[in-house]
Amino acid sequence: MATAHKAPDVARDGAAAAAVVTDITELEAVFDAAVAADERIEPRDWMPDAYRATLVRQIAQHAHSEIIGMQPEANWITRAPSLRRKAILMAKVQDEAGHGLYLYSAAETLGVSRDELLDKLHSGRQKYSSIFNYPTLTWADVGAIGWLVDGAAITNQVPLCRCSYGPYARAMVRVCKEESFHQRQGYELLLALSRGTPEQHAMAQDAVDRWWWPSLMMFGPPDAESSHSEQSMTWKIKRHSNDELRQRFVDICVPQAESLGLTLPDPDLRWNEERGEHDFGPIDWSEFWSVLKGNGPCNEQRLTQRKQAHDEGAWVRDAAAAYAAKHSDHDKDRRPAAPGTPAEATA
Ligand code: BYC
Repeated sequence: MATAHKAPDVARDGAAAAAVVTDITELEAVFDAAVAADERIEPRDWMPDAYRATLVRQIAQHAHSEIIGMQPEANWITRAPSLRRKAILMAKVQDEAGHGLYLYSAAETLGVSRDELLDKLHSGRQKYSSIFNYPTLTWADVGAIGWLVDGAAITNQVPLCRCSYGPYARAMVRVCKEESFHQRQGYELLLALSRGTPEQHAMAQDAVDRWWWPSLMMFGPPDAESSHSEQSMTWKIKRHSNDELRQRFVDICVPQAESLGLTLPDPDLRWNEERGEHDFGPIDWSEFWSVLKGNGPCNEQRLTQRKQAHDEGAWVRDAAAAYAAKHSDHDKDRRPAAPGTPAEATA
């Protein structure tokens, strides 16, 4: 956005700049025009409080999903069937931690601290994706998560690369590149199982049967029940509705399931010539809302484990802070005095 529209600059540059942008209505008009013109809103730009709050909610929920999402997959690192599979899975789980870091950093540009966000996650005041409240019962679940869960994440997140808020959009570019690799590894893992022994094929099918419906729920409630979609789409935070993205995902998965030699567990799934899309069966939304209320199979376990990991990591945070403080003192001592500064002023 143009410099004259940046609220913090108004404060900094004093009366002259304040005269350029006088009241909230004008700031709002400038913001709306920037969004309408597909310009990016940047951290120092003025933005409505509700826009900021919506972004904090969504980005925080996204960041929390990335780090909680490490748990179900990490469950299989020690039992991966080969060194190659283990190395791939470890790399993927580390990528998820990295995604969490980009996203927490993006949220911090909106004026919230990471400590505050983690505190809200740990106390249940902020959510993470419903999908991570389901258990990973067999090795095939690692493949199903890669294919379906990362596949759903990409479908949802590619449009977020065009989100109106700059730091979130830019974080999404790298996240999506890595998610594509994750999706491919899941597909390849399932393909190997599907083409393996009858037991391995059955294990892959069972995993797909259990992960299919929760993956469709990841896109959020139906449009009619989505409280934030309309406003988020007006602000161009979201570019498509929940139902649009869910439909896109179904259409992508059907031919992929055929290539995998696996069946999607929906007897109503069929091509609709007229609509040019697949019809699919009803989603059990009562299950979704129940998981959101904390009653999914793993809600308690995920949060307990997260809090424990946070507590056990306290010494690392303390050590990093002490190290940073020591080096900042050290740097201060070594910094040369500005030319002409009296010696006692720098002592
Ligand atoms: N789970 O008005 P709506 C990943 C909540 S994982 C939990 O449609 P919105 C990955 C919603 O917060 C994927 N809660 O909301 C990581 C709202 O609650 P409140 C993470 C959900 O925000 C590791 C209420 O339901 N990706 O990437 O407009 C390994 C009404 O919903 C869910 C993201 O977070 C859900 N599934 O749209 C592998 C993407 N759905 O606050 C993969 C970014 C809805 O009113 N987020 N709720 O109490 C988004 O795109 C949007 O936030 C959503 C929801 C599409 C998810």
